[in-house]
Amino acid sequence: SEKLRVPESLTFDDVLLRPMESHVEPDEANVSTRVSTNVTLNIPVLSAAMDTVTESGLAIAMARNGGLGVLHRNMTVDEMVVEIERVKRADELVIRREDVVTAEPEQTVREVDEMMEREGVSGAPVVDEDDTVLGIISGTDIRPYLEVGESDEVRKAMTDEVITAAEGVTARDALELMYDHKIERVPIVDDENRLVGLVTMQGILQRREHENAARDDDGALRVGVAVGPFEDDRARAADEAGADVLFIDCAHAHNRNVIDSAREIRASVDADVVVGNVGTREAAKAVVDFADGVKVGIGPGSICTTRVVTGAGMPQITAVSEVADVASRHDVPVIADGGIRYSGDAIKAVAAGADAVMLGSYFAGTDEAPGRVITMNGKKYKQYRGMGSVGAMRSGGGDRYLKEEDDDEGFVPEGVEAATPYKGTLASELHQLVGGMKSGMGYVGAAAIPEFKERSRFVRVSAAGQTEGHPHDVMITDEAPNYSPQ
Ligand code: RVP
Repeated sequence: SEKLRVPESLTFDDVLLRPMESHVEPDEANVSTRVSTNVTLNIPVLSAAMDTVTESGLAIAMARNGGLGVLHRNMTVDEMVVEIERVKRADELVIRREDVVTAEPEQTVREVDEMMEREGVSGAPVVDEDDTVLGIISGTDIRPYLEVGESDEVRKAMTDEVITAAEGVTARDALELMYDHKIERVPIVDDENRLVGLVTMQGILQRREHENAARDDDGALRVGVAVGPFEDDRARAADEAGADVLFIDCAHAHNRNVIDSAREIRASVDADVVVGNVGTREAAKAVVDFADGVKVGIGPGSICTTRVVTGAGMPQITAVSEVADVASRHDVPVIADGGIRYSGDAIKAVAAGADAVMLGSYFAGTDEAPGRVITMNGKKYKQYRGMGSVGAMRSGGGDRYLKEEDDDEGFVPEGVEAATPYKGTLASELHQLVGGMKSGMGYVGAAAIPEFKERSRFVRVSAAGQTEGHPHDVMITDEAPNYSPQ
């Protein structure tokens, strides 16, 4: 019958990259990529919007390493705003007034010395009761007094010719001031010389450590936020709090109401709006005229039971390539979301047409992910659960998989609650993931992502070929940092 003339669909294990002539050393491959209209990342990696994966802790680490964390939405709008601010402030150049440790001119040198020790700072602006900057005091100013005049007033010991800068100073200008005047901190003042913040040499050097970081135009770390398809309030609040990308978070975005609402949200915010999830050419066509990015994945997730529970889904390589066919013609970036177990899967997703990949299970076991380490049978794990699992749906307004008629007991879950091996720091996981992806680009001879997407070709893998590809006929004796048997 017509019904049984069905098209083939493929996923990660069905394909391999065909090796090609190459002059690209893996460490030369440039993996920077665009994830949405206005956001380019230095690594093509996002962390999933799940309550066991991305809160501010992981989002900060993701952005510092060049990727993007997407905050989950199993929290109130107010909580979300706090989380966004945590990320945005994490690497701030200017320490805000309320966080600056200051001294008063009448305090004694001894008092200030103790205060600086307690607060862990090595210097402090000296201000009067109106917050006017009178001077600055540092360990070097204090030291001579500690012997002879420790009850002298700070006024006497401080440096009163203070080098200050105005709000909006750039890191480069601040650094130049510090070099020119051989100082370690510059108070930021308003036009009446009142203290509004502080820039420190230490802060600037810390930022330099993360030269690959994903930053907005003001130098703050980038952050993404999941927003329910009909959550206009959350979308606006996230936008106002400075989120860079909103991800319309829906298990099946190919739905007129979802798309209409996403379009309205898109029109009412400054942030980019990525729409998902979709998995077909038709769905892509329905969103590419307004979306800043499309996210692909119907059922590939490691904790996802959508395909078994509902009988619907699209194997991920086929899904990504269908969507990318349409999206690339409209210059809309594509994100492959879910099902990635190894770095090889990630770079296959890019070969299929994705500009970036989103992972959940890969990061859920890291130190920076929420939740604590649990030990079972002598091995360490962290909790990892689907946002469509009973536990996640119960503990949040997460309506991603919820139908209107569902009451508390009536959930039909599309995800499971699980544990994933504990993995250590996010930086080391990302190092393996991105390192493997770059090596894949080396085998194809492509020095950058756009070129790799063009040039790469797949071969089909049989079950025998699949077995051949994993370690076989040996007993693994030492764990590799980037491989564990499934
Ligand atoms: P994975 O990386 O394979 O663990 O997949 C993570 C993705 O799975 C998420 O980004 C999301 O799209 C999807 N997900 C999250 N919860 C569920 C579920 O409960 N079915 N699925």
